[in-house]
This record gives sequence, C-alpha cells and structure tokens, in this order.
Amino acid sequence: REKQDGRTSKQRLLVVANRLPVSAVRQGEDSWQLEISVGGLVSALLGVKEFEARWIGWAGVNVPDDVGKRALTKALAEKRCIPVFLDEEIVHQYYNGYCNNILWPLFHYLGLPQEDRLATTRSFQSQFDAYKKANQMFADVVNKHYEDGDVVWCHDYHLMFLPQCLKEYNSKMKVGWFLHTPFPSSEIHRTLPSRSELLRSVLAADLVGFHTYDYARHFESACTRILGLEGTPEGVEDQGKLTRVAAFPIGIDSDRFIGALELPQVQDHIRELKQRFAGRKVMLGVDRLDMIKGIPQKILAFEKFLEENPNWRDKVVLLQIAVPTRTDVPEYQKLTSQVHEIVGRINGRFGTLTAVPLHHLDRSLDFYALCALYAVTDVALVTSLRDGMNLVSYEFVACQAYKKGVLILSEFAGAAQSLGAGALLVNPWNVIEVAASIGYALNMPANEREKRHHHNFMYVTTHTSQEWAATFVSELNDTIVEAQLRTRQ
Ligand code: ADQ
Repeated sequence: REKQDGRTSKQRLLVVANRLPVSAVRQGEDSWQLEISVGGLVSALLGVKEFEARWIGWAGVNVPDDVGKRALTKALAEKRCIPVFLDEEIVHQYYNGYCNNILWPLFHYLGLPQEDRLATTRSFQSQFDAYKKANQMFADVVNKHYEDGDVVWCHDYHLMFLPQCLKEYNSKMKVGWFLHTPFPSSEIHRTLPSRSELLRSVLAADLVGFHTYDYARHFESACTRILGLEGTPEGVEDQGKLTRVAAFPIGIDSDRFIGALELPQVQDHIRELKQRFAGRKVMLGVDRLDMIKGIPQKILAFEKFLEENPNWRDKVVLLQIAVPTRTDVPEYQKLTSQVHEIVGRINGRFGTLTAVPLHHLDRSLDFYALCALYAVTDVALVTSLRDGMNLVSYEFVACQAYKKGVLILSEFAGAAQSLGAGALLVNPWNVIEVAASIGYALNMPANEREKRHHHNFMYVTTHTSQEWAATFVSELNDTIVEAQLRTRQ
C-alpha cells in the first residue's frame, strides 16, 4: 500500500469480537474513562507485526444518548477501537440469551438446567432473531470502516452469523473466523434448531479456525452430516467453493509472565506467600467461576484426598481463586452458593484453630499477584469439564522455571493435547482418580517433576499467542477469495 507521500503503510487487520479490550466508565455527559485490558488477544496481536490492528466490538456499556455515543466513539478511536452500540434488550436476548444460555452450554456438552429447558425452547426463536440482528449490527460497523485490502478476523461463538453478513456486503472481503470454545460432536450440534443457518454462515468465511484438530473434525462432520457437504483434508467444499478449516492452537505471551517474575512487586508477593504458607505444599486453582471449569468437582476431589490422607491435612493448602462472571444469571448464582457450601464443609471438617486447608476467593487477582501465586505453587489443578484450550495451565507452566511444580489437567481441556505428556491427565468427573493424582503429584520425585516441567515449558515458550495470531492471519491473507478465483477463471 502506497500512501500519498510515497511511504508504504501496513495492511490493516480488523479484529471483530463481542467485547472490545477496554473497560469504559462514564465520567460525565461527554467524557469517558477507558482502560485497556492487556490479556489474551491484545498481546497475541503484538505478533502480527506486518498488520495494523483495529478492534471492532461492544464496549460492554449501555449508551442510550447520542452525546455519550459520540464521546465514547472519539475516546475509543485513540485506542484504535471502534464501538458497536447494543441496547439493553438486544444484550439481554442476544448476549445473555442466545450466546450464553444456548450456545455456551451446548458447545461445552452441558445440558440446560431442567427448569430452563421449556422456557428456552419457547424463547429460542426470539433469541436467535436477536442474535442475527446483533451480528448484522456488527457487520454494518465493519462494512462502514472496511477499506480495500483489509483483512477481517471474527472471533468466537457470539459472531457465527457475521461471516455471511460480511460476504453479502462484499464478496471480496477477506474474512476469517476463529472459535475459542470447543466445537462439539455433530450429534450435539444437530440438536440446535438453527444448526444449518449457523454452519452455512461460518462457511461463508475464507478461513475457519479451531484450537484443536478434534474441534475442526467435529465441525467438518457437522457440515457433512447436517448440510450434506463434502469434507476434504483442506476444509469443506460446497459447489466448488472451498472453505479452509484448520487447527490453530492458541498460546500465551510467555515472555510477559517469565519477565514479570523478576519484578520487585512480584518478588515481594512471592516472599509474603512463602512466609504465609511455610511448611505446607501449595495447590492452586485459578478459574472464572463458570460451570465449565469443574470447580465443585475439583474441591470434592480435594476433600476426598484429605479424607484418605490424614497425614497431609496440615501440610497442604488449596488456594482457589474464582473470578465471578455472569453474576446476574441464576445458574451462576447457584454455582457460587454450591461452591461456598462445599468449601465451608471441608474447612469445618479439616480445619484447625490456626489453619484451614482451603482458601476460596470470589475475586480476580491483578497480574503481579497472579504471577507470584503461580510461582509459589507446587501443584496446579485444572479440572475443566470442557474447555476450548485453558490458558491458566500455560500461565502456570511459564511461571514455574524455578519450582518445577506439577500440573494436574483435565483431559477435556484443549490444553490436554499440547501439555498431555508433561501433565497428569485426569477425568474431572472421577473424584477418586483426581484425589489419587493429587497424592501422586504431591509425592512426585524431583527428577520426574523436572522432566515433565521441561516438556511443558518447551511447548509453552515456543507456541506463543503472538505466533498463533501471526499464523492465522498470514494463512487468512494467503487464502484466495472466491470472487478473485471467479475473475481469474
Ligand atoms: P476462558 O474461559 O476465560 O477463555 P482461560 O483460557 O483459562 O479461560 O483464560 C482465562 C484468563 O483469565 C487467563 O488469562 C487467566 O489468567 C485469567 N483469569 C482467570 N481467573 C482469574 C482470576 N481469578 N484472577 C485473575 N485472572 C484470572 C476462553 C475459552 C478458553 C480459551 C480462551 C482463549 O473458554 O478455553 O483457552 O478463551 O481462547
């Protein structure tokens, strides 16, 4: 691309996700305070050096008035962010409803709660309509800002309808779509009333990516069985048009975690934690408080371990940090009280006047405190019932260069496919098996810990988020758009 002054500008990458990577707080009628959240995708995009990234998404706040909208748009522009404004009703039906109450549980193989089944069946159509409407609103904003030569990268289950909307606007637009959750077996996907429409829309993209080969295979099977299309090793073919389907396993910005361990504020935290838990082995769980993370199963397994190993009761502590999410959803409120009840019981049974075996915090930790916790941990417990990848397991490994602790990892997390040889893989539903793995991990000889850690550390530091984003975007850029193919023929 040549600018008027003769300098070459970078190709633009439009990253479209439900949420922008900012939190926006209104300060006055026309002023906003913005804070960029540095995690995940933001750092991943640092790897896409040959592109200039812009974000398009919802800012997570309801802005009913035009003055507020204009001011927020202007403030976001400085952060290279472009807002999609969604009103409360759309958010309720599209985000809380179709995305989080229907697609999220379905893609994680979790049925709806009994009392919700009938209600969801009744409200399904209106929620799906809102989903399509919201996706169309995202498409309108993308289309307004799109310039020839841009590459558009759509993210996640919130935006499955987006590729089709975009191609209807402009068949030459280069569109990629990546799913951060698992894609379930086609037998699960086919129960969804809107199964075909969603598949067809995703297939409108030029490149479709998943964390693992299994999810890609499930998607292809769904296209074959539900739409009657042909799956090939490259992707899915429909009347001569190939949509490339492939696995792009995400990673983390490992240097950021490794580098943080040297910072004085992290070192201070580490010293405090070591003092606080001196003489005890530290076990750690870090999760969003979501049913997919298997938190009740994890602490039940810990209870079983304490029950069967009285000699460990005052020598081990489990720190479970669970950041609340979707707190207005009754099912999540129920999960919180269920977890609190089990935690209370375990501490009642096995605590002493001076110490309890389980610390459960309903909160998030800042980056430095999190790194320090990862660093002092002897055994990390990731017991997701299903998880697209699970970045906590990677972050733990990155922070363990000194301790070489053990990772107990659910076989139902995507990460099991990359860290399987170094971690102890478990079925989180099998409390007896997880309890036995806790015992094995706590007693593991140093040479075995080192060998396992080395394997995981090599993987995490060579398969980074930057590499993931760069690979996806470069492959997307290399796909030949259907419209171009037609012109060439
Ligand atoms: P999540 O379900 O959010 O992501 P995960 O991959 O573990 O799950 O990422 C969570 C992130 O939030 C991590 O960076 C972690 O450090 C942070 N976090 C979690 N609990 C925290 C706490 N209590 N305090 C501070 N930070 C906390 C979705 C999919 C995953 C997939 C990712 C990326 O569900 O399967 O790996 O997207 O694609």
